[in-house]
Order: sequence, then C-alpha cells, then structure tokens
Amino acid sequence: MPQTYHVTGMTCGGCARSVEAAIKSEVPGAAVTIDLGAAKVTVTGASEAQVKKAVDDAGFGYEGVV
Ligand SMILES: [Cu+2]
Repeated sequence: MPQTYHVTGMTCGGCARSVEAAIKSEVPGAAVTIDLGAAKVTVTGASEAQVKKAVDDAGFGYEGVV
C-alpha cells in the first residue's frame, strides 16, 4: 500500500531527488513519488519509521503521515 507523507524543505528537483535517493538507500525496494509543490512524498514498500529516518538523515523535515 502506498503511504503519503508531508515533507518540508524541498525547494527544487534536486531536493526531491535527494529525498528519493535517501529513501531508496534506506529501503532499496521502495517506490517513491514526490509532489514538490504539495510537499508530499508517496512511498510504497517502506515503513513510516524507515521513511522518517531517511528524510531526517537527508536533512529535510519529516512532518508525518498525510
Ligand atoms: Cu533543492
């Protein structure tokens, strides 16, 4: 099941790629879709804790499940 999270601090495509890479580094099989304008990250195949850790480690703001 895909889960959508609110992530702050992403201002450009580079930020979005950094978040995607961080999540895929944490969970290699995860599928990640990012809506930059809405500050939303949708992930399939990773737990909330894994997503939070990846986002935190990449220096962005994890604001919880949407
Ligand atoms: Cu950026």
